[in-house]
Amino acid sequence: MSLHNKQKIVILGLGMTGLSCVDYCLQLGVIPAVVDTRAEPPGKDKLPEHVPLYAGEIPQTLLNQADLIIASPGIALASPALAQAAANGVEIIGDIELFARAVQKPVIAITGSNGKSTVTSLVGEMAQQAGIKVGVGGNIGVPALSLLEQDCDLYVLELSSFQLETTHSLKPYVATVLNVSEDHMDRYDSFAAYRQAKMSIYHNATHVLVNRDDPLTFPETTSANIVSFGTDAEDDYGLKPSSVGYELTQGEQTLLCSDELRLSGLHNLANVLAALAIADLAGIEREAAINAAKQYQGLAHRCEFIKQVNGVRWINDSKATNVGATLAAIDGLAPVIQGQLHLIAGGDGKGGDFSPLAPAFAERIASVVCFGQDKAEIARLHDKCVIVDNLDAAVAHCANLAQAGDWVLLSPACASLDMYPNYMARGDHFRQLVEAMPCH
Ligand code: UMA
Ligand code: ADP
Repeated sequence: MSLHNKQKIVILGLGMTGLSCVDYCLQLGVIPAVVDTRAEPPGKDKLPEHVPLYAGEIPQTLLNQADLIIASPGIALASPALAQAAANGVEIIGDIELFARAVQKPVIAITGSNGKSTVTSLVGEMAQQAGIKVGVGGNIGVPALSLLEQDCDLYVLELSSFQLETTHSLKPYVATVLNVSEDHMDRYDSFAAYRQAKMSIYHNATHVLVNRDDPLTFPETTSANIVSFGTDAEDDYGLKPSSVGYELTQGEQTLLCSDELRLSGLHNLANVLAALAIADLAGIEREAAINAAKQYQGLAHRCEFIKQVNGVRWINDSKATNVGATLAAIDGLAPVIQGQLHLIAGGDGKGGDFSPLAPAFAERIASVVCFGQDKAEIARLHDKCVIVDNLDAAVAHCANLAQAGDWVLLSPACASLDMYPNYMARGDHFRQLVEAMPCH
């Protein structure tokens, strides 16, 4: 069903997604009403004057009487306003559903608890190297609807569990759940409900890519072609230990070696394998895909090397907003360090369980400096943890402690929203602090 101008359409949320939905409606000749719970929503200055905005309190009657609500991912379907509208029979969808109803070209859909942005951007680079007109977007920060304006031949979408909850019509040509570990427990009643939201990506997919290392990524039922990747050498896409680290393989064939990559850590080898598998399934020329993997430098704020100061290497992994990501960073980096690893962690734990970090703290980390809203919960895991007030103090503490040959890793295992607008602002602050450090 496409939108038409007699419908009463309400867009809930005026962030990046809401604004892209407004633009899309206006292109179709439909004037929506926009609602946001914030008195000064972020996109207000960009909203055309003739589009009505209800900011602050939610006008429930408007929602209850709408023909269609397009909800932003930051608003839970279970929120009272949406629950009441749904009980009144109002259809509620998200921007990805609108995209799915309109798109005419193949879509690669990527979700997972961690690694989504890395794999999404890498597959985008692979397609570009192969000369394909590709649109890369979704949760990675480019609203999917804005990609439709570019008339691409292939779309690569990073999808969050929130976006998948309001999507029903997507028929991905390739779909993958990269891994599933606890995240967003403040939005879900259970881990099973969070996982189920992710698994819906496989619905109506032609090819399904699963992670052999994580059985939670396997669909219960599917008629799709199933391909797997994993850090063993069993079948499909895998790793074989070699004198230089690992060979990345497909069956008996070696695709490339880990020392040809600029990314580090076992988790990133898994990400590259996933991207290579997706590229093959999507018909992206293999030579171009391998070249793109070799050139790929990784994204900012993901295990990003900032600077060496007085022999100490400082790493920004601000995008590690859950426990699984921090564990991957520790496991990936600890084996390559000559000296000791010091960790800075903390922020908003989103109601998650920090206890899986305890063994890594005991075995792989020299000291842990905790800051932010949930600092005490993390510090409780081990007596080598200390608590400080903020990131400035955490960096100063580590600068005092670390010796030449050591590494300091900011990998918070938490969202940044208790102290920063987003994880980028937190990572940028860390970078500034490190860059301002005196060398002696
Ligand atoms: N909000 C309100 N009132 C409203 C609407 C939103 O308080 O009426 C709050 C939300 O609770 C949230 C914030 O505003 O804290 C942003 O929500 P939003 O839905 O307006 O977000 P957008 O700016 O549209 O950005 C969204 C994604 N954000 C979320 O899902 C929270 C972005 O992913 C995504 O890049 C963008 O759409 C484009 O697709 C960010 C994210 O943090 C990176 N995603 C989560 C994650 O990766 O863990 C899922
Ligand atoms: P996402 O988009 O899913 O948040 P990113 O590629 O942005 O994923 O990486 C986020 C964080 O997760 C990084 O800080 C990185 O350390 C960690 N990470 C990346 N890939 C993986 C993986 N395959 N498994 C576990 N953790 C990962």
